[in-house]
Amino acid sequence: MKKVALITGITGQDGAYLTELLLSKGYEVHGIKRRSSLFNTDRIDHLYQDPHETGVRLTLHYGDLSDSTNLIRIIQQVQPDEIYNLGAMSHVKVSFDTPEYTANADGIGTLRLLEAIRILGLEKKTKIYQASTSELYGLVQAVPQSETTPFYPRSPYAVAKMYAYWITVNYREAYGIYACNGILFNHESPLRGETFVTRKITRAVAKIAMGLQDKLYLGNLDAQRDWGHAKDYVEAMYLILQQDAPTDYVIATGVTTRVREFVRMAFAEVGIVVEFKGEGAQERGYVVSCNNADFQIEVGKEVVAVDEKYFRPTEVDLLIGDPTKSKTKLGWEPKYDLKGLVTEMVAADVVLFQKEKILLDSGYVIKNQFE
Ligand code: NDP
Ligand code: GDR
Repeated sequence: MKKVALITGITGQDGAYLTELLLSKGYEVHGIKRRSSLFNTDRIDHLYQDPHETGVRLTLHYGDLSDSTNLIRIIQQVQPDEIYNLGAMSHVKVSFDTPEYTANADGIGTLRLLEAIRILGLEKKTKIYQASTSELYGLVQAVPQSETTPFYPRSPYAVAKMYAYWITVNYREAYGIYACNGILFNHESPLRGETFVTRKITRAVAKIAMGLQDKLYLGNLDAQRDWGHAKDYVEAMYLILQQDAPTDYVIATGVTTRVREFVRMAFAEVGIVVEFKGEGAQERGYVVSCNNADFQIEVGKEVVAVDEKYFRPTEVDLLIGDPTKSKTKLGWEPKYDLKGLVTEMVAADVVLFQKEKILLDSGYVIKNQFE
């Protein structure tokens, strides 16, 4: 029997990779997309199937995690075997500007889905995956962080996700729903949103190397993150819903790296060696050498600067996950290491901006001033 999955957040980074994975496994996939004034399905357009054809296995529904009647109706219509709740206002820094909206979508949104399962009497049929996060650990209590490490959230985003974490556990215990939290550490890819630090860096490296951008402004260069590849992490989401009994899992690589080091690695991909000088808000990154004939950049040029506007009111300094449980119980193992991830991301952005440069050189586009 063909399984049916419903994905909230299908237009996001993880939604796109998960859709690909589930379609490859023969699933019928339904996704919830928000109405926006511009097309927002870029990441899944290659998976689009004309609904007029027969045998269509990917269907999109308009909806929003803030609208419970809409969620109930979609779930009633789709009758999913599995729900993957990936929809969220997912930017930690932005959550300080939009805390109430974040609580509504990321916290209460999860409750709305769980209640929909209950209202529709689907407790025994529908399994649900909740996109929990390493941001729950926040202020460091112990490292590496595992399923038993206490939480200490440090942003409106993390506090909202903390509510979602516990309401998922509560509905599992109270109503016997197969409901699980995947506590995923940072995961990236060429599909990563442009304002998360890794993608901001790889885009800037490509543009600086091509003379399309002067400098990269960043916030806290000392933060340490356990970065993996989104492709590996959506495999874990799927596995979490295929077990005999529901429980929660940490998904991480177990390796942590500073933002500054990620910058160095990304520039190294285009043959540019960068060295940092100065401290705190005065820290700058300079070109030490460039051995790539395709990219002309002067030695000594300042290519990285700190801008305090990217600092967060409360920061998460150190994340390093302990994936022992997921390795032993799920048999999950990441295929990518950080070097492979950086290589893929920079290469993709170089291709992207080579196209933009051709247009720019021929006068068809102007430089984007709003990045
Ligand atoms: P993205 O920001 O790329 O995608 C978020 C998705 O949620 C988008 O499809 C977005 O739609 C949708 N969305 C936002 N608000 C709403 C809403 N009110 N109702 C319905 N949908 C909404 O995130 P990722 O793919 O990176 O992450 C997926 C999930 O995993 C998120 O919940 C995130 O918080 C969580 N997470 C991510 C980690 C990571 O490192 N990537 C680590 C741990 C957890 P639109 O395209 O219209 O904006
Ligand atoms: P994070 O990811 O907050 O960990 O949340 P992000 O890439 O935004 O920040 C990582 C670290 O880099 C520092 N940083 C900067 N961050 C951004 N965005 N822009 C900058 O210019 C910059 N300079 C330094 C940050 O301060 C931070 O320490 C991501 C999201 O995907 C969440 O949804 C998810 O839950 C967590 O990962 C796990």
